[in-house]
Amino acid sequence: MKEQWRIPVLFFCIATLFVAVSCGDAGKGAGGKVDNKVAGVTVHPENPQNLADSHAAGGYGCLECHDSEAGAVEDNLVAENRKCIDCHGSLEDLADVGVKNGVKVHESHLIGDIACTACHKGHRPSVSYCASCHSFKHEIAYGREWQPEEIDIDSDKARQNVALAAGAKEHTDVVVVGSGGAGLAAAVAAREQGASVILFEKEPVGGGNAKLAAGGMNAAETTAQAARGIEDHVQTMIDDTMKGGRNINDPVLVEILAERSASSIDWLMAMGADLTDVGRMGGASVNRSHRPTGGAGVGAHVTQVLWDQAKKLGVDIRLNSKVVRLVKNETGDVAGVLVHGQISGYYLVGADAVVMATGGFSRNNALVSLYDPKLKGFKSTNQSGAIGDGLKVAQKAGVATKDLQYIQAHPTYSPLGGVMVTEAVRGNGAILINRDGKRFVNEITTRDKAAAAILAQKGESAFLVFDDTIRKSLKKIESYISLGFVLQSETLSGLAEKAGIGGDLAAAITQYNDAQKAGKDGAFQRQDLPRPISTPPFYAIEVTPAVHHTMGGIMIDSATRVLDSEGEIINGLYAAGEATGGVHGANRLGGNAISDIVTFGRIAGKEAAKRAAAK
Ligand code: FAD
Ligand code: MEZ
Repeated sequence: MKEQWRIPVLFFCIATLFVAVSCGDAGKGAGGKVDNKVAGVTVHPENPQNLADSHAAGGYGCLECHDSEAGAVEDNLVAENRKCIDCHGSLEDLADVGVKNGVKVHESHLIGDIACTACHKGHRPSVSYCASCHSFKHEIAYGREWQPEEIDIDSDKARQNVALAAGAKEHTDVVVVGSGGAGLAAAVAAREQGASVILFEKEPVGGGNAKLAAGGMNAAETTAQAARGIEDHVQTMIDDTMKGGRNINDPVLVEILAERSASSIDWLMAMGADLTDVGRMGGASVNRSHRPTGGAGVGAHVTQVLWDQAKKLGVDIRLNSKVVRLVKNETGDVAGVLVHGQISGYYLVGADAVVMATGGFSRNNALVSLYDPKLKGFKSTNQSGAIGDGLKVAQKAGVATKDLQYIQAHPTYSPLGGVMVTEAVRGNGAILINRDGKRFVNEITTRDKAAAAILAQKGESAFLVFDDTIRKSLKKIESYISLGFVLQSETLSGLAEKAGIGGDLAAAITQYNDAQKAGKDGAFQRQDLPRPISTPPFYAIEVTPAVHHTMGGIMIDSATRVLDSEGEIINGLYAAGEATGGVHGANRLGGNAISDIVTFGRIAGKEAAKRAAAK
C-alpha cells in the first residue's frame, strides 16, 4: 500500500466507460508518468477535473486502477473496486474518514460487495450516492449530487437493434431482473432447484428498497412468536391484510402470503438470518413483525443474508446493468432480455424464464402523480432506483397491470433527515403530537388513516414523541439520533420549546400514560399501549407523510406467472414483489412487503427453474 495514497481518501481512483479500451498501451507503464492524452480519453493532470486526472497528476497510469489491457473492464467494476481497496483500505478501514456532523459516510448500510465506484468515478463526475436518500450533503472530490436517470425505453434504438440482430451473447436458465429482496429470493430459490441464474441490477449497489426496510417482516404462527407467548393465526393475518387493503386484495395471493409467511422466516433463518425480535405494525391485531435482535433494521440484514447466499450458490450478479427490453420468440414466449450494461453496452441474453423483480415507482413523482394527483410534489422514502423502469419494460411487453392508482404515503418521514422513521418507533410506544401539544390519532392505525390525520394538522406535520425507554427498546432509533434529526431534552417543557410545540405537552403525556396504565385508550382506541412515556431524556422528531409504496403493478397468478391483458399467461415470464399488484389491495400493512417479496420471490424462482428444467 502506498502511504501517500491513504490520506486523501476522497480522491479515489476509478473507471467507467471506455477506459480499458482507451488505456491500452498507455497503461503499460503502470505506476510511471502517463501522457495526458490517451486514445479516447483526455486527462488533464495539470488541472484535474476528475479522479483519473488527479491520479495521472500523481504519476499513476491506467493500470493502477484497471486490471489489464483493452476490454477487461466489466460492468461490476470488480477489479477497479479491488484496486481502490488495495490502495486506500476497505469501507471498514475508512469508517472514520470523511466524518461530517457525526455521520460516517463510509459506514454504510448498503449491501453486497463494497462498491467504491458507486460514488467515486474515474472519468465522469463523482456522486454522493448516499445523498440520494439522505438529506445531508457530503462534499465529494470532483463530484456533484446524485441524479437518478429514468429509463428512456426507446432510446438508442439503432444500437438496441444491432444487439438484437447479433443474437444472444449467452444463454441461461433463468434471468432475474432486480436485486431487491424479491430478486435475491428468486435467484436463490432458482439456484436451489439447480437452475443457472443471471441477476441484473441497474444500480451500482444491490438491495433495492429492500435494503432500507426498517420495521420488520410479518409472519404468523412462527417459532419466535411462540417463544414470546404471542398467539397468532394465519387466518388473523389474512383478515388483517384484507381489511387493511380495503378488501380489494386478491384473496388467493393473500392466502399464500399468510400461509407461507412462517416458512419464509424459517427459510431465511436457515441461511443465518436473525429474525427473533417481534414487534407491532399498524393494522395488525397482534405482534407479528419479525426483525433482528434488539429491533435493528430488517432490510439491510435480510438482503445481506440473501445476497451472500446468492453469491455462495453461484448466482451471476451484474450491477450497473439495466434490462431495457423483454425479448419474445416467434410463439410469443419470453425468451430473453436486452441488457444495457454501463461498460458493455447493449447485449442480448437468452433465457428459458425471466423473473421481473423490479420494485415500485414511488420515487418517480411524475408517474406517481399521474396515478394519484393528490401526491404531486410529495417527497419519497424510496431509494433512487425506484422509478418504475421495470414497469415500463413489462408494459412494453404487453403485461396486464392492476391497482396502479393505489399509492401509499408513509406517515412518518423526517423532512429534516430526508429519511423515513420506522413505524416500529410508534409500535414500541411513541405517540404523535401536533403543534397544539395534543394527540390526534391512534398512532398504530393503518397508514392511509395516520397519514391523512397528520396532513390535517397545522403545518401538515406532527411530532413523534418518545422517551429513553422506547429509545432503548429499538436499535434503529440510534441511527436516527446519529443522523442528527432527533430533538432531545431532559424535560417535556424543554422538548416542547425546542420543537415549537404549543399547548400543554406534559398534560397530553400524562393523559396518555394514564390510558397506558389503565390498558384502555378512550381517546383514540389504540389497542397496543406497550409502555409509558416517563423516562428522561425525552425525544421528538418532526414527521410528515411521504410517498412510500406502490400497491399496484404487474398482474400475476398464484404461481407468479404474468398475465397479459386478455388474462392469458405469458409463457416464460414471472414477477414478484413490489413490481406486482394484488397482494396488498388499496393499502399495504406495515411489515407485509418483506413477507411478500420473500414468499413470492421464492415461488417465482422455483417456478422459473421448473420451466427451465422442463425445456
Ligand atoms: P426493490 O427492493 O425495490 O428492488 C427492485 C430492484 O430492481 C431495485 O434495485 C431496482 O434498481 C431494480 N430495477 C428496477 N428496474 C430495473 C431494470 N429495468 N433493470 C435492472 N434492475 C432494475 N416493508 C416491510 O415489509 N417492512 C419494512 O420494515 C419496510 N420498511 C421500509 C422502509 C423504507 C425506507 C422503504 C423505502 C420501504 C420499506 N418497506 C418495508 C417496503 C419494502 O422495502 C419494499 O416494498 C420491498 O423492499 C420491495 O422489494 P422488491 O424486491 O420488490 O423491490
Ligand atoms: O412495511 C413498511 O413499510 C414498514 C414497516 C416501514 C416502517 O415503518 O418501518
